[in-house]
This record gives sequence, structure tokens and C-alpha cells, in this order.
Amino acid sequence: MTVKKALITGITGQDGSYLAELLLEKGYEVHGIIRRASTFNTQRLDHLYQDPHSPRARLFLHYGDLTDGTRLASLLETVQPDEVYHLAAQSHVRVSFDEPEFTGNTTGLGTTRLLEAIRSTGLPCRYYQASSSEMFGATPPPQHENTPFHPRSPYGVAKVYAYWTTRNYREAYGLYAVNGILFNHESPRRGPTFVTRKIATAAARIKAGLQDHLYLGNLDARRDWGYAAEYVHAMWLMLQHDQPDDYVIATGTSCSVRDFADHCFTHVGLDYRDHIRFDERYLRPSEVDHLVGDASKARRILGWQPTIHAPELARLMVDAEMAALPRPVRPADSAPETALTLTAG
Ligand code: NAP
Ligand code: G4F
Repeated sequence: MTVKKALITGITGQDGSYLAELLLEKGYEVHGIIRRASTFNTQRLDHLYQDPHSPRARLFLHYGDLTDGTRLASLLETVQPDEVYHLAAQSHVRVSFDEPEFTGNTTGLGTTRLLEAIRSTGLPCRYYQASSSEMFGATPPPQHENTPFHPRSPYGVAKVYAYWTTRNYREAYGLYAVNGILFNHESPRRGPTFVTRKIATAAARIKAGLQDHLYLGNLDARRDWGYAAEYVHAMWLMLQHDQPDDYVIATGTSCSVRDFADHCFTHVGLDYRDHIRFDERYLRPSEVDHLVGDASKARRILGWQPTIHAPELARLMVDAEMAALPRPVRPADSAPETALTLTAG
């Protein structure tokens, strides 16, 4: 039986790690592109580690960067993937206001580089584009596949560019290319500067007496928060369908940042109002006030449906933070095992 090959950009990120897990479970050979860094950046993948020398190894990492189109083309030639999941991006909205040019170059033009590499190598692979609800921006909810875009950040603008580039390669060259328009999705693997993870971490640390306060910006913004492990399944489903198309993936419910904080702090028996302080540095020059997705198309055509909503998500994230808290060292404790760390190259 031929083993399917997938290439994932952004494999070291939250979604990349869940997707790699899912595809390995499904029997795929998984190749991931990672950036060279002066420190290890593969922590989210350590539990999937396989010695690349083993004949059973099915996870392979390769150095590459969205700013290097030549490398993307040579990797495609080498790996010959059946499916390409393009998840890599400068994905932080607040940071995109500080680094608009870099965000445009990676999140926007990086998509063109990858699609052009696929087109020029002539590979018959299927392509997934990580599009975002941030593209809807100021357009009121509920947002669905035909809702007009009105991005409110350099990140949102770059994602709109990438969305239309993906559609253009589908229409102009007949590529099997899809946009997954995913609403916010979180997990214990979420980057520590996104608001849900920031709140969950602080609730656990405050409960443990390790800190007193948490500084946040706008508490009134409302988001449709789902669970990342369920959302990567939707990515895979999109690439298994007969026809390439674009899909919204969301829970259909929203809550405010304040509500999310309430869920997290209440879970550990605390009142968020006693611990949250305001810091204007976390405000954005233009904000997205309210996102709620209508994922009925994905439910109808792909059979995808989420089961985890914000309250359960908050609890599972806080539980993970509590479990990860440093334990006081006692003389009887045995030495910790050395963590396996993936190496690439
Ligand atoms: P994430 O945790 O921030 O991961 C981003 C990934 O992109 C990381 O692996 C990062 O590598 C990589 N990357 C960044 N710049 C790169 C470059 N120049 N070259 C190569 N790789 C680069 O993001 P995520 O939450 O998993 O999201 C995955 C994708 O979905 C992103 O495109 C994001 O914009 C989009 N999205 C996310 C959400 C959400 O709520 N999570 C919703 C809609 C869309 P390092 O580890 O080295 O930094
Ligand atoms: O957690 P956030 O930074 O996520 P945001 O801006 O919604 O973007 C995330 O979701 C997008 C999908 O819509 C993705 F495309 C994108 O890649 C990313 O994954 O902020 C959520 C809300 C915002 O309204 C923000 O203003 O929380 C508010 N907020 C309040 N205080 C804060 C903070 N956000 C952060 N990061 N840090 C704060 O201290």
C-alpha cells in the first residue's frame, strides 16, 4: 500500500503539532519545515520524536523559511508530498502592528512563494491555506464563507492577500487549493502571548501563589473560541473532499475576554476581578470587536462538528497549566529524565 506524504509548514506551532499527530495516526509520512533558531524550537513535537535513522521513522524535519522561495521549491522536489498544509505565518495580531512589513512578507508573500513553488514544480499535490476569521475584522457576526472581508490589522490584510492568492491559483492553474477560514482555536499548546493561554497560565500561577496579577488590554472583545485539536481534523477533511472549496470552521458561539477570564479563575476558586489589571500596551490601534462563525457548510459537506466550547476549553487549559506548575524539589525526588529534543538536518 502506498503511504501518503504530507508536508507541513509551521509544524513547530500549535496547529502544526496537532496536525502532525493526527496525520501520523492516520499512517502518513509527515515532513515539516522548521526555521533555524539559536535555541531548540521543537518542544511541541518532542513527544512525536522518532530517530530518523530508524526504518520505521515517519516524521522528518527540514530547515526552510517562508522568505526563501528557492528552498521551498527544492523541498517540494525532494519530498514529493501528496498534501501540503501551509500553516506557517507571523500569526500574532498585535505584533503585526509593530512589524507590518515582515508580516506582509511572511504571512502574505510567503503564500505566493509556496504556491508558485508548487506550480513551477508541477506537483499534483493538494494545498491547504490557513486562512483566518481575522479577515472579517469589522464586519459584524455571524460570519460565513460569503461574508465580506474588512481586515483591521496588517496580519488580517496579509491573510486576505493569501486567501485570494490561494483562490487565484485554484482558478488560474487548476490547483487543488482550499482555504480553511478558522476562527480562534486554543489549547494548552497555544503560544504564551495569546490571550487565552496568558489567562490560563496566570490563573494557575496565582492559585499556586507564584504571582499576584495579570496585565491585559481590551476585555470586551468577543471571540468564537474552539479547541485546536478538533480544528486540525477539519483541515484534513477539507483535503479529502472531491472538489477544492473554502470553509469556515468555528463553534458558532462567542464570549468576551472577560468571560474567558471568569471561566478560568472561577475554575480555581478565584475572582478574576481581584487579579486583572489594565495595561494599554496590549491594546491594538484598531480592534476586531466580535467574531462568531457560521460553520454550517463544513457540517453539511465535511461532516465536521466541534464538541468543545469556551467554558470547557478554559477548564482544560487551566488544568494543563496546574499540572505543569513547577513542583517544590524534595530530597526524595528522583532526577528528571532528560527531555528528548528533535534535531533537524
Ligand atoms: P503559531 O503557533 O504561531 O505557529 C506559527 C508557525 O509558523 C510556527 O511553526 C513558526 O515557527 C512558523 N513560522 C513563522 N514564521 C515563519 C517563517 N518565516 N518561515 C517558516 N516558518 C515560520 O500559529 P498557530 O496558532 O499554530 O496557527 C497556524 C496557522 O493558522 C497560522 O498561519 C495562523 O495565522 C493561522 N490561524 C490561526 C488561528 C488560531 O486561532 N490559532 C486562527 C486562524 C488562522 P517558529 O516555531 O519557529 O516560530
Ligand atoms: O489571543 P489574541 O491575541 O488573538 P486574536 O487577535 O483574536 O488572533 C488570533 O486569532 C485569529 C483568528 O481570528 C488568528 F488568525 C490569529 O493568528 C490569532 O491566532 O487576542 C484576542 C483578543 C483581542 O481582542 C485582544 O485585543 O484578546 C484581546 N486581549 C486583551 N488583552 C489581548 C490581551 N490579547 C493578547 N494577545 N494579550 C493581551 O494581553
